[in-house]
Amino acid sequence: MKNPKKILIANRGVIAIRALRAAKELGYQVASVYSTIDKDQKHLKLSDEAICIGPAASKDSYLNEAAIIAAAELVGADAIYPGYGFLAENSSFAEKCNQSGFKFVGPDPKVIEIMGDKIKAKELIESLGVPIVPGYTGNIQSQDQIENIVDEIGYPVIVKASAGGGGKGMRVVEKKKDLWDCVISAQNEAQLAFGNGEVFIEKYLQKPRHIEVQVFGDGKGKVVHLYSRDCSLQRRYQKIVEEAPAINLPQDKLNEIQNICVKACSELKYEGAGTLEFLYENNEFYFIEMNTRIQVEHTVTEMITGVDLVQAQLSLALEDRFDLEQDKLKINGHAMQCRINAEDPETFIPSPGKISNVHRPGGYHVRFESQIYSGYEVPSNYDSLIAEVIVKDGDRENTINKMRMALTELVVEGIKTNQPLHLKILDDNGFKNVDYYIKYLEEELIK
Ligand code: MV4
Repeated sequence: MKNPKKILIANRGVIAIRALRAAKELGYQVASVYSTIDKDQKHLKLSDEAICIGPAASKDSYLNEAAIIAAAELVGADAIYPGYGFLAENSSFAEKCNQSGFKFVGPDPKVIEIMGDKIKAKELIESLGVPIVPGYTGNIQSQDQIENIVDEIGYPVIVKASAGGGGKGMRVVEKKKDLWDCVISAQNEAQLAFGNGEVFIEKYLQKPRHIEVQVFGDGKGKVVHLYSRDCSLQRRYQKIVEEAPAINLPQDKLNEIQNICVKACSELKYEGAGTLEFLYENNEFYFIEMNTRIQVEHTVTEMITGVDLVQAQLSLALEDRFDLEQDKLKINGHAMQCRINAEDPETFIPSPGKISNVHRPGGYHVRFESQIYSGYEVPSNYDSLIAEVIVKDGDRENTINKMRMALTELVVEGIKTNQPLHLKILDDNGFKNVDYYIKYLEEELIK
């Protein structure tokens, strides 16, 4: 490339090295930003430039919008890559990037804003023909009014914060006598956490699976889906194991849902990578929310489709290139990802500190995404995700066996990781039989 374009990576850790590789493979220049405690991150050594944007605390560095925009100015970036977490779904930051002349790698800030409001997102997505969880997204006026509405929906219900995610401002309500208290306390909690006390109500699904559909759009109405993922194994709203495609489901229904997602996102003229999240129970899919970012689990979709989603994001954002065609996409095999967290496998207490030794797993269709190396120090300031072990094989059973081998090979010394938990999951019968649901890990496996 004669005039290589320059990307600023506004993130750290696993996604920063993932994005750095994708950008360099495409021939772009890469500038990275870092906090003082992250000065020895591996991706900084591989970047063309590295700019310190502040001290360890996220709010002073990776959430410091002015510092990131200033860094983009300093290096003359063409685009800003947000990754996941931090500012990835902050519509006003996305807008600031675009207005300062640095293309935000992601959808239109207006779409980010709508999807960040779960009520608006549900209403919009439903209007585009996607089935949603039955419930109530209207105004909450009085105890009587809400009790009457919920009598119609039927108990149990779940009260959710419109600005929420991750469980804050969420209440499961079993009985009428608890409803009003839960509504009020959810509103208060949401107001405190998000500065927005709006809540809505949904029928509470007792044992659903978490199934999601990956989409990718060109921003002009051309959209493809890249099939499904099953992310049911989670703990405290953090996914632990992810797979693609989702299996043991009615295939015709899943195909229909995928096509409906494409149609909806096409009407939105959705740009870039996105995910529609569904709960699946009793043969039905119910949309709950849409993520407007690349997700941690995008890797398993890459493994089964052969599409590098981060490269696709970058070449769309920087060169308006979109090569994906639905007819040419197909599923090859079954992929699985185990998230390796720096934490105690029993107590889940974070385990930061110096990694004295790393041995990375290898082999055919075995992938290890990580910034770690021998001597790397895991800081206590950020998310505990330090690595992803990703494997693919012909079918799910072989994939599980390959994953067991990969996890057996993986060595991380000096800190604790959840590697033993993963080995336990792989040997669990419920897991092997795809007989699980979103609270399976917490209720039945780790007790
Ligand atoms: C639900 C649900 C059941 N029914 N919605 C959790 C995080 C947020 N993204 C959505 N979540 C859920 N939404 C309906 N209609 C179950 C969850 C859920 C959950 C709820 C309570 C306690 C633990 C949970 C763990 C995973 C998902």
